[in-house]
Amino acid sequence: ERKCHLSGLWRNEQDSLMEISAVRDDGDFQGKYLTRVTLASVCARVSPLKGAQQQPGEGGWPTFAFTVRWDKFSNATTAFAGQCFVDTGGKETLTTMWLLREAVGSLEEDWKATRVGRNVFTRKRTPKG
Ligand code: B9F
Repeated sequence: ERKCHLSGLWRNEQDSLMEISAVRDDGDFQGKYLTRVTLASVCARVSPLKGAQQQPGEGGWPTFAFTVRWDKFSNATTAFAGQCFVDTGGKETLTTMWLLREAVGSLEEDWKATRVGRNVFTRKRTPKG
């Protein structure tokens, strides 16, 4: 059973890209997120990502969570939570659920401020391999 390494370049089924830099000893990590899909009129730009991975212990694949601040779009934020899996062929898959929180102008609008969904990421191979 192989270990799961979060660092590197990943792509999801919506063609978004994320690059996670080295995961620290305590599980914290940072990276960049480039979304292909957006409801904004501005072109997609790189947004900062911050997260934490559970220490890989015995029995099962580690879970993790990270946030992406859409600071180039607005003050919306997405929180992702998921788990990393490696199949017998070595293929790595990150399954996640996300909550996208949009900033609304008043408490009365709070009911419509959150979207929910699922994203599955696989490792994007670089030309170098
Ligand atoms: O479209 C979002 C946005 C934030 C403020 C104006 C536009 C930013 C991109 C979100 C990308 C989501 C999907 N991409 C992906 O890879 S995050 C979850 C999905 N997974 C209008 C106001 C708030 C949202 C839309 Fe906006």
